Amino acid sequence: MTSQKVALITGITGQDGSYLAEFLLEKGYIVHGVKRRASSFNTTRIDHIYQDPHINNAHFTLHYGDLSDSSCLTRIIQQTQPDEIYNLGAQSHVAVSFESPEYTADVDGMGTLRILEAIRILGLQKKTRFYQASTSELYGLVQEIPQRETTPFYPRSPYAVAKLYAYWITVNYREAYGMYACNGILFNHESPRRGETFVTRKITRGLANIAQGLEQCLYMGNMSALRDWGHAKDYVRMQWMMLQQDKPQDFVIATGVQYSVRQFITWTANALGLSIEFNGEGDQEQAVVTAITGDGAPALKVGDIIVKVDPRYYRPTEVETLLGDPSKARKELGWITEITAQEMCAEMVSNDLAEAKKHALLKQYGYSVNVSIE
Ligand code: NDP
Ligand code: GDR
Repeated sequence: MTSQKVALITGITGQDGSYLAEFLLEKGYIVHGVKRRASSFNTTRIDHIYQDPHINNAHFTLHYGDLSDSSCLTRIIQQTQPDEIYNLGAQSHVAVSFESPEYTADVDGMGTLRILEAIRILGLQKKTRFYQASTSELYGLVQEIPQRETTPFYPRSPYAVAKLYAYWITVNYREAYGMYACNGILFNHESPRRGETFVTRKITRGLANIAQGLEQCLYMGNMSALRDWGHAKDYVRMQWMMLQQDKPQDFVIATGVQYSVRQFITWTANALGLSIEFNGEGDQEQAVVTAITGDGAPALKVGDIIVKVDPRYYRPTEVETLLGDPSKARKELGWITEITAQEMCAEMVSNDLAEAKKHALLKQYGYSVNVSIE
């Protein structure tokens, strides 16, 4: 018999899933994760914590499954009998949700219901605590600044509408069946493990590649968008804290500070030793190099245009501004962020610059490198 707690994480191969798995393993949990079948390996973010299942006492196990498949979810939950389930799996890209709205609704909305139903049908509602990865995208067209737990929702994308269903079905199962189920309404959080097509990583990776001569120019959408960016490491700590309280509640998790996409581009350029200036307006806006210090950008010279706008990246309905009020989490849980947005940006640049240098070296010796961006 073991007294170790058991956690089940959906979305374990994603940014948050990988940090949360590390965090829970360090706390002594037995961690199970749901991963999707893919035609090539999709576990790069968790390979460093992989444990060979053939050794005794392996505390980290992966199961094939999908949020669109209730039979496999029920089987995995029955087999693992988790004390805590973290539902982080999702089609998480807002722009992609306009292109795959039905799939997004199924996985992000119905997927949440499938897990809650599995807990209920298996009679685990008194044992298993449930965390739902809710999102600041619920606020969409913001009705109040800053946004807090009581701010009305106004979702602006198929992704956000699917997450709205997931939010309310979580609340409903808490109220209807007395489940310990809660929503973390998390504002944007990033890291070196952020997916390459989200704006922060697209910028740090894209500009690092340009600085090393692997690409010419970064094409962006709405650079005026304002976001409240935190570090994923700080945010997964909070996901765990939310499941350790006496009673389940929903919390806003944010830093309380917002910046524009344009500001994030400037930080990235500065971290590479570049000064830049934005000129032009609307679709004609661009960023030009005005000075270079250090050796982080050997491929560039003053006057080079490194950022342009491509309206292809505009969204049919945009979320222009998000700013969270984390005071409830600070007061009731003692949660604080440890890493600022600018420090996080520097960490991401350093990581992507190291990758770009590796690729530049390979290219120099005649190997082909794939640095495609979206
Ligand atoms: P990622 O996109 O990095 O990870 C998403 C995870 O979900 C991946 O492991 C992915 O698997 C998995 N997944 C996708 N579709 C399915 C499916 N059909 N069945 C099972 N798993 C699936 O997201 P993040 O780690 O950044 O975010 C984690 C969660 O938090 C998501 O639900 C997201 O919507 C939410 N969220 C994120 C915020 C952020 O700023 N990061 C803010 C607020 C909420 P694969 O690796 O195979 O693609
Ligand atoms: P978001 O994150 O939509 O807030 O959703 P993303 O980084 O994709 O966009 C942030 C803002 O930047 C603007 N933007 C661009 N975005 C992308 N991806 N690519 C571009 O070229 C570009 N140019 C400008 C966007 O229009 C937007 O305003 C993220 C996801 O992690 C969700 O899963 C999560 O729920 C929310 O954060 C909180």
